[in-house]
Amino acid sequence: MKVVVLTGAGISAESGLSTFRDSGGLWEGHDPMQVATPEAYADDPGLVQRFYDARRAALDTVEPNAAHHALARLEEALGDDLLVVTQNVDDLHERAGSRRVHHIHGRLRSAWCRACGVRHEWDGPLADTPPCPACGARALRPDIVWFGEIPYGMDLVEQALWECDLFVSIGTSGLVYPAAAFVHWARGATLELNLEPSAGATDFAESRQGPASELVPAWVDQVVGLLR
Ligand code: BV8
Repeated sequence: MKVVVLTGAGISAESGLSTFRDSGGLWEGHDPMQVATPEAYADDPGLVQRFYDARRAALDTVEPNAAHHALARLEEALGDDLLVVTQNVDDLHERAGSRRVHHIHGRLRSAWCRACGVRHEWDGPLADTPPCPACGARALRPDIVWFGEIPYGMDLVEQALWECDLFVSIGTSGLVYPAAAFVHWARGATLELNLEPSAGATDFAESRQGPASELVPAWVDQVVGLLR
């Protein structure tokens, strides 16, 4: 059984990472169009770098939760038949043990040199404009897909959705494209696991409401049970 799982900020909420739109979420603090756009970076690179430096540093203060661990367990059962496509820029899927994870909107723990194009695993700040380890230029930006930019690996995602038997969306509001359209690209059955019905809930064959830390382990037990 080929399964594609899409995750959003909701899967990391119970780990202590605030979601975008929920009350008190990230966006209230920072107007998304102010910080998550190439225009904002051109206008005030310091503001944008500090925004991502703070989120990168926060990764050391949180841990994967039961939902992340359940998906890692599912990968043990399904192997290459599972692909996790995440909108999240955190590293909690990988820290829970998932290997087959594709970040369509980039990763906080990666820096991208605008001079030589090389990407580097990165843990520290970028606001102090450190030199690129490859070319020495001080042109490192967060390796993040901003609004108006093209998401990473869309061919891979489209292919996986076309071949899947089951598409499951976890912890996403369904407001940001192209991720919000994946349910329409999925050829297989569709299931939504979310705290509340998302903007696209009616596009799914089934939509279950509740916290990811409860819904995801229960769903994984169901799938693993089917495989026996
Ligand atoms: C592009 C990185 C062309 C930055 C991000 C069509 C129509 C309208 C607009 C557009 C359109 N096509 C393109 C656009 C423009 C734009 C867009 O969608 N705008 C929106 C705002 C209207 N899209 C783009 O610009 C994209 N680029 O389209 O390029 C293209 C397209 C296709 C192919 C080739 C070229 C680029 C978008 C990427 C921007 N970067 N992130 C950063 O992180 O700082 S987007 C960012 O916001 C996240 O990555 C994520 O994608 C999104 C936030 O959404 P969610 O993750 O869903 O989080 P949210 O807070 O909204 O919801 C949380 C949900 O979880 C809620 O439903 C809640 O109920 C639930 N929840 C909460 N707690 C729990 C829970 N669920 C379970 N358990 C819990 N405990």
